Amino acid sequence: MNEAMDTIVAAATPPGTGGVGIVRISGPAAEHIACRMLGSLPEPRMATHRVFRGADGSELDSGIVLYFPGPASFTGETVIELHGHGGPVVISLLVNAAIALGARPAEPGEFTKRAFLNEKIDLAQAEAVADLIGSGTEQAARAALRSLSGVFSSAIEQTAEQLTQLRMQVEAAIDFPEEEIDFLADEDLQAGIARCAQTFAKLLSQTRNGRVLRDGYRVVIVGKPNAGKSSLMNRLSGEDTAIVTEIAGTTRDILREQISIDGLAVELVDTAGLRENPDRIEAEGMRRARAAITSADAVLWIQDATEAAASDIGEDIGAGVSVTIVRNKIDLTEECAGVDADDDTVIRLSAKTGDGIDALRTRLRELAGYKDLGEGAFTARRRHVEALNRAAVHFESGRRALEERHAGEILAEELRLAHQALGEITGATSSDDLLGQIFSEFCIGK
Ligand SMILES: Nc1nc2c(ncn2[C@@H]2O[C@H](COP(=O)(O)OP(=O)(O)O)[C@@H](O)[C@H]2O)c(=O)[nH]1
Ligand SMILES: [Mg+2]
Repeated sequence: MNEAMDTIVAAATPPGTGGVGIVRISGPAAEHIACRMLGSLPEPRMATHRVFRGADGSELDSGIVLYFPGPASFTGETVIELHGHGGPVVISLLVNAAIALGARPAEPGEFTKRAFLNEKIDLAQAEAVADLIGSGTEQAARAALRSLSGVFSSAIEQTAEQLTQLRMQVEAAIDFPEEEIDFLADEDLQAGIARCAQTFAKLLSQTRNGRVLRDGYRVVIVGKPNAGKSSLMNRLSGEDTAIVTEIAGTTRDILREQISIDGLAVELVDTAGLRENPDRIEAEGMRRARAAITSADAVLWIQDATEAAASDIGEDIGAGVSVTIVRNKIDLTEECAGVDADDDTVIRLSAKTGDGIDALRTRLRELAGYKDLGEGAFTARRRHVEALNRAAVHFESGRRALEERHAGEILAEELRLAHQALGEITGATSSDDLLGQIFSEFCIGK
């Protein structure tokens, strides 16, 4: 933890002008810097009015100073906050004065990273700081606040605790190999496994929900040129966002639109048509379309119902992404609007008349599996869902190994791996690479 020995400084308020601008200093030299800039240290945690001076003693600004001696601070280190006048020049004078006196500019997210390293908050809570700041809806903000206050983390910890109990049971049984152990007859063990399975299922659905709450549900519209992708986007959003013409290749860039389906935030992404022999601009549009597909929660594969059914669904669509085939332009054919009676992944509609659009909305809501959990909701990230999925897969294969092969050792090992995957969420078992990646997405000053 060498870097934590540095003292860091950054503006905590956004760039630009405002009534108040806050500069935050954290680290072992914070007190020294404050003495030089303020003449002396104020009382801890008392708002105190002071003149702010540069390294050469010249007056830069005046305002309120707050002094938080470590470890009782956000970062766990000694923190000084200077609340000056909110102009970009004043702020940079204050930041530069702190740098001249021994601080260095903070990296993105470094204050929050130190809070994590000093065990003030865990990783999921650190991420919730950024999610709260970046939340786009009131609902998402409330949910992020619950993650920040540890609701999500304690759900993870409870699950980890149950796993620990189970591991102890299994490992205790394995430790007596001279006895012929019948794991399946062990009722305590069976009950523990059943309880864990339930906990995993509940946590997974809450976490998926939290992910949709944070990011919205991303629906990417793809298909051949002129199938009616842009028309469908406009119909679903009720806006004329995308240009619609009968000329193939009209949409060349990615277009995004936020809509709400009964409280479910959906991000619609309209793409360039996928076809052979595109021109250069269109080829770039197709590259972007393929990239959008990889981050999709759901793909709508639009087909022109007046043409023969397209055979290939496209190799670009990854596993785990649900694909709905939309047969568009049924106003020109004899097909009935709505979900296919035999195959609920096929929906027939007309973007032009709006026939069948409600069936599509219902389908999207079902796919997202989104429930309004009200006060119980917390935000989560894709990373959390993935780690949790991995944990659940390990748990399941351990359980199967026990049932099918009476393999207690394999169960023990799978439980260990499940535990490890859970630990990645709160940061108990995270790598430096992962930490670097998470905190680099923060803004400077957070
Ligand atoms: N009759 C009819 N025409 C449609 C429908 N949807 C789109 N079109 C027409 O098909 C052409 C291509 O539509 P557009 O949305 O630009 O397709 P895109 O290339 O897939 O984005 C335009 O002339 C649209 O007016 C529909 O449901 N019925
Ligand atoms: Mg288009």
